Amino acid sequence: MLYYEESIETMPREELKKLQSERLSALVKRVYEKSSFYKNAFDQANIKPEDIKSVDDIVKLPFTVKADLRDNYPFGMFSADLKDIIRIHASSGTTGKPTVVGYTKNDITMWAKCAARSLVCAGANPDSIVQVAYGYGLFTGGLGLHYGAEELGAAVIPMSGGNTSKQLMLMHDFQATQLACTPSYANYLGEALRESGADMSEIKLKSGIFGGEPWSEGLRKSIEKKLNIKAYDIYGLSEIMGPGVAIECCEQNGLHIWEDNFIAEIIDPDTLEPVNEGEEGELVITTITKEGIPLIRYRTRDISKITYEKCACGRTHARIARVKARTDDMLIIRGVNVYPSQIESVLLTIDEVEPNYNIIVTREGTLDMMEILVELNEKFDFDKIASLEALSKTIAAKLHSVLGIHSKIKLVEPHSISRFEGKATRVDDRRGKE
Ligand code: DLL
Repeated sequence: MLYYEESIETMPREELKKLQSERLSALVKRVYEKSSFYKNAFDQANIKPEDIKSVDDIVKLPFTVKADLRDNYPFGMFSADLKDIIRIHASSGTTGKPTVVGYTKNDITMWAKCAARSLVCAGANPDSIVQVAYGYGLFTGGLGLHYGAEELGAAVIPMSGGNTSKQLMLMHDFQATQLACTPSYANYLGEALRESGADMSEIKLKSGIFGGEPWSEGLRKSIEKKLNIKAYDIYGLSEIMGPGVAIECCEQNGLHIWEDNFIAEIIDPDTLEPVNEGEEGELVITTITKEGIPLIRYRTRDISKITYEKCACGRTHARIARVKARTDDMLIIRGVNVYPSQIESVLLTIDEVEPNYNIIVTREGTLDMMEILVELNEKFDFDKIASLEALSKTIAAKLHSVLGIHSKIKLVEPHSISRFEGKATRVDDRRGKE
């Protein structure tokens, strides 16, 4: 099975653009009538729904940000009547109230279809057995992939996150062919599987659908090796829908964003102007088919790039680059911008290093200090002090050449850094908290 909805996934771009234009102008009319938030926002920007005739007019529309959802907590941003909402998800930010998202029946169907398309991109088909180890609940990971797998006609194992030994038992006994979870949990499951001494010929996993957090090419390789699978990057966010907004295909060269439902733009986060195709910036998404809580020009805060070139897989939908970080996750250390995923990329070029690390940032006097705890694997002989020193120096030098700043490296023994069953938190920024 190559595609789930072939005619849509391979639609010529001119047709896709026409569809987007029709849907965008219908959406703008709908939200102007149904949402007092958007009516006010359009009035303030001096925009009338009739001004939006084509997708090219999108730049005239105001942006929506996460704070708008919080300020209108819980249901103030909904564009549908509550009686038509059949599901509510919420994402718990680090501070304040969660952002709440309501789905109508059509929204759930659209999401399930996008998730089914995404599963097919990642090698699944109606005969697949999909183990969903994303959390179920207000988080969209579990239910999103669950409905997608059912829509596809595959069999779902709704394991949710955690309970690692049972995950491995069912993966083996139920002959799961796909695993869906965060990349950090996939790596942990792979490690636990290897340590359990399982006979790998009895494990039927073929591919993984991993996302929900930034991850590097190095982590992909580590997971693929441990689980003996092909690992695919899936992107999504609860405000827009959940997992399945975009996914890699067999080419693994960018993530197809389902443009019949979403219009993607990349903007400069400072000037808010669109950047050129292929340039890095903040991903902005407009949902053109959602009913419950359609969002116009939503600033995701995720950093990516976009290409509209046709993909060798035959899909015509644009591809976004792997999201390397959120703008909010950027650390500024001694004036230099550092993304945790850059550190991960460097660490995982070193054979003795495992994808488990912690980044601790402190301030000594006026100087920012970054210490990185790096977990080594069994290949390393901890008894040799000289090799410890040499490895620390090598890592520090590699990081310096990429980041341009000095960091302190502390090498730690196998299994000494905590593992994650959902999204990993690897940064401990203690500045201003000490
Ligand atoms: O994490 C939805 C999801 C679940 C996506 C499972 C994929 C798989 P939120 O909890 O609202 O929703 O978090 C969304 O997570 O804005 C990104 O910063 C980050 N993120 C999600 N997928 C990726 C990815 C879900 N593949 C936020 N790569 C987003 C990098 C990702 N970051």
